[in-house]
Amino acid sequence: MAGTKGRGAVITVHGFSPSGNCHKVRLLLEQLGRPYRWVETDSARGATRTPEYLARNPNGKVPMLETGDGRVLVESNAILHWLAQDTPYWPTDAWQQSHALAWMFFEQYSHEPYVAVARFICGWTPADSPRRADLPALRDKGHAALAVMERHLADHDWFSGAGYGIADIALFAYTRVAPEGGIPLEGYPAITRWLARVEAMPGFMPMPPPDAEAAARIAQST
Ligand SMILES: N[C@@H](CCC(=O)N[C@@H](CS)C(=O)NCC(=O)O)C(=O)O
Repeated sequence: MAGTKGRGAVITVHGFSPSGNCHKVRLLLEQLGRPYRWVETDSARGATRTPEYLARNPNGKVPMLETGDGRVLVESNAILHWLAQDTPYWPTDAWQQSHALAWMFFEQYSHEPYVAVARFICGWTPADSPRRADLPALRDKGHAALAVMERHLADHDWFSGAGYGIADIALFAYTRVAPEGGIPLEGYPAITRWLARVEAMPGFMPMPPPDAEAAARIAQST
């Protein structure tokens, strides 16, 4: 739980701790020092598909944020955008904002569907899952996304404009754990340095490790 210098009502985050999409939200909240309540929601075991959950988020996914005044917000990067307003984690210049958004859309369309899904298949599906046949193609596409990031980081320190911000948080989450999906980071020196820069930021909180069952599956899959 974060410190106490928050703004407004205490918010609630419904999230699954090993999920990068959920960790993005927790990381920003920790870095903002904003109070929040975390409701652990095991999306890998159907907790987002109950009638009660679907009534609040018909898309049946975490993260989901409740503002504390009756409003609900979904989609990790939209949540980051809302939380980051009027903070140093969101640039003030419209051009820089648009570049940060470009990287956040890139994360959702060209990175997360491969890097995160490869990791999910390795850790959270049975060893005989037919989905494992998708792994080679997912890993190839994951490496293609990492190559785009590596090229950007050759002459930029951050993805959010002049400084660290929510585009970095969005891309950090699943890039950091890409090896758990069989996508090693050894060939990406600029990404490796950027990951270390993110981890050195004030208030940084690492993603909790997968539970023992998922960790054992990952060890057998990578
Ligand atoms: N685009 C969404 C993706 C969210 C997402 O895929 N959440 C997964 C966990 S990482 C989930 O809730 N899956 C459960 C399900 O689909 O039943 C976001 O960024 O928030």
